[in-house]
Amino acid sequence: MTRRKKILSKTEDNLFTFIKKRLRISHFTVALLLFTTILHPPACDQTVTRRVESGQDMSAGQPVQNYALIRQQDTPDEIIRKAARVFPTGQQLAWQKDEFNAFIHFGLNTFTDREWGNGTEDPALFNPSDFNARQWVGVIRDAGLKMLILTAKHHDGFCLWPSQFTDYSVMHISWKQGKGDVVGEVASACQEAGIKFGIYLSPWDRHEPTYGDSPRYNAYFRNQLRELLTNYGEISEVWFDGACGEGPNGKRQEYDWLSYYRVIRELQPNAVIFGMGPDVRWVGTESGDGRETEWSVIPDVIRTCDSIPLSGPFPVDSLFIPGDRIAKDLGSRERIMKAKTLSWYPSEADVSIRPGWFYHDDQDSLVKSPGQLVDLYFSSVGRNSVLLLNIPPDKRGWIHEVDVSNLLDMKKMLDRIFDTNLLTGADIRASHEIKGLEAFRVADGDYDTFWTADSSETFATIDIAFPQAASFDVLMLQENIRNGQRIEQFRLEAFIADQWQTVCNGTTVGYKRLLRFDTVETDRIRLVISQSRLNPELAEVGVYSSR
Ligand code: FUL
Repeated sequence: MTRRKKILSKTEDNLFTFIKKRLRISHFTVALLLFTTILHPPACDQTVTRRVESGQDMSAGQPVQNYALIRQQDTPDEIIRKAARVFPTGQQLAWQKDEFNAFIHFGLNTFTDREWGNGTEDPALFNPSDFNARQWVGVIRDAGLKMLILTAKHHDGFCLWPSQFTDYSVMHISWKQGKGDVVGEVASACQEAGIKFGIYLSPWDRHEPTYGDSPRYNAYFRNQLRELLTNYGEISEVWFDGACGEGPNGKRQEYDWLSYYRVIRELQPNAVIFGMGPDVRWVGTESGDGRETEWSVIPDVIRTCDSIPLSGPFPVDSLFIPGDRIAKDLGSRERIMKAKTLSWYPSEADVSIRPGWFYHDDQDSLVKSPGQLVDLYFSSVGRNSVLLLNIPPDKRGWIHEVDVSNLLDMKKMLDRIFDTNLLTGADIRASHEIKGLEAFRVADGDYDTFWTADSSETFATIDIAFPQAASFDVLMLQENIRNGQRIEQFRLEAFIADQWQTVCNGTTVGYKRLLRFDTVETDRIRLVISQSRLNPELAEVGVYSSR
């Protein structure tokens, strides 16, 4: 304990001495510097601008930022326009484009057959017989997933890496003679296979004695974050949940979230922070279902302020309000009319391939089938969320054969559906077209090009004529979210038996919207965008046959 305490304060002390020596300045000046630049959120005012990287920025001349402040004097129309001009950051956009990621729950619970350990479990129980990180990553890659997020530490506090700050880790057990490092092996396997890597570090810690002694535990947590974010290469997502089962007489820990964000921003500026962090929102269910109406722009994620703190690429971190946002309606017009601030805060849907988050052998027969996994893709990615599918390895340290087989079959099914966009080669015309942003671009297979109407048009149609009759049962729409999320209502019509018939309809689109319906056979279809917060911008449209 005492040793740990020393190392802990040493790490924070070192920063002080390092800056002092490097800049040859006094202790007082360092303190002032740290206070004004890092520790103290700067006061307000400024506009952070970020140019849209490609495509034509239809809001040219407008500030490009992932938040907006609503003023008392703003009219309803102005508020709607502001909402339509809240954009993702580069990190949020890159994360969204990955669509489908893997969660790995592995730890002491794998061996004790529990879901939540209580922190008193004998660490020697962690003893995979044939740990194989490459097998995990190979399956994840072959199934088409883009990132692996590992439970480096779950609520029991046991660390899957040799942390310097606790004895409750892989370093103090007989597995691999105390030289094992699950985080290290998984990180390397991901790098080898071109899979992104993320970490889950549970804030709630049932083992660590400093938990509940707020400043000491916050320092412990920051030190662990530093280890993970320094020693394992690029980290693309840091996952913070809000779970805590302490109960009425339990320990009360005040998390210093902002200080955690600062460590992440400093060491891994490209990572997104999930959940109790400002970049990615928990969808609100653990079933993998997104909302039919899923807005990425939602109210009051950040505190109100006269204007926004200046400096640095993460100006709103200090204003972020941690919390779960799980209401059915998060971003409708009605909601945003009452808002003081608006933020780009997109949703992630987490769900397990098995009933539990950890592996239990009596659940081998309960693994979701390929068809159920495809359904999950439609109800999450197809509803403007990123899907985070948990695949828990077994006691050997392998992803179980049933899970592997179902994942690979899911991939085959998804490939079969989305292999051929029937819009390729069709004649595509919109009610409004601008040179350089024509309607044919929605079927060029390139998310970076888009179609839009004139900026005053919030109603538009796209007419598609196929060279010969086509049969399909899936519609895919993608907004050009670089320039915001705008569409509020759309429908697809098909010309059948000499009249236009509605095939399907929906509300929001966002990064991706997928709809399934009974097979339609026709040579003409029409997409009607009947309501939009600003001129709609579509990057891609597709129709597919799942049969
Ligand atoms: C929750 C945890 O309590 C569960 O054990 C699991 O890790 C899930 C993904 O997040 O908050």
